[in-house]
Amino acid sequence: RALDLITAELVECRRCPRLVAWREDVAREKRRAYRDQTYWGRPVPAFGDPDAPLVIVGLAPAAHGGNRTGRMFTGDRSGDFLYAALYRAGLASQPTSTSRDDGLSLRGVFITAPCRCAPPDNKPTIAELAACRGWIDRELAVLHRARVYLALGKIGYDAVGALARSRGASAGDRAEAHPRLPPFAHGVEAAIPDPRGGAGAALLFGSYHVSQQNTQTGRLTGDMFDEVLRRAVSAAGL
Ligand code: DU
Ligand code: SF4
Repeated sequence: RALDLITAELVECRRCPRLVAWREDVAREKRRAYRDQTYWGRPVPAFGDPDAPLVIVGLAPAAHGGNRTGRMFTGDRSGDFLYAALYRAGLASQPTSTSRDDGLSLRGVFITAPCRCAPPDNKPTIAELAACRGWIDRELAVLHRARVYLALGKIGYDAVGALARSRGASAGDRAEAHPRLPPFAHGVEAAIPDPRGGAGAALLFGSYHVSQQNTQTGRLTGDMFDEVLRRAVSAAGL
């Protein structure tokens, strides 16, 4: 399958020297609580339903979350929050995601990110995001039913907006037919050219990121996230 081929190439990627060093240093040094585990320490594959109409776009793997377990949003507080919400919405087979072999499957939703290696301070550089963009671009191109995007945070939101603009422009003049992308805000909703390069339009929602920094301070509550997720799920016809 097309996605499996992309994933097989992705996990060998060593294009960003700073991130390769960081992901591997973290994997070697580990966090005390996980010292008996073998960290993934590589680019983290996308996860979910290849026939999904809804695509969730995060930022980058967490050092001791995705970079440890090898699955998006898995093994940390961000993932606890996200997968519990997906389960409430009927999109996940179980409310938790703890490891690559925990049996979890998603239905109707696919999760990916614009930066695939854990970055220091959870902050990829502009150059690293530019280097990584080809991976998400290729994934979206083979998600044949994708038409609604839910970005977690401004970086994912802008990344999807940029892909939509460039794909739309290459597919004709539809990019100009769309208004400028509204600035990122929690709950924002924007019509965009299809980031897959298709003829139709797509819909982009923005939510505050599910980071512990946001969820523990109450900046993002479960209710706030459920509300945006519900709108995205409904727009996706799920
Ligand atoms: O082995 P596979 O069917 O290609 O699935 C790979 C991976 O994706 C597996 O860990 C489950 C997940 N997945 C899913 O969550 N939802 C689907 O509809 C299909 C696969
Ligand atoms: Fe490759 Fe992306 Fe990782 Fe850079 S961040 S090394 S482009 S997978």
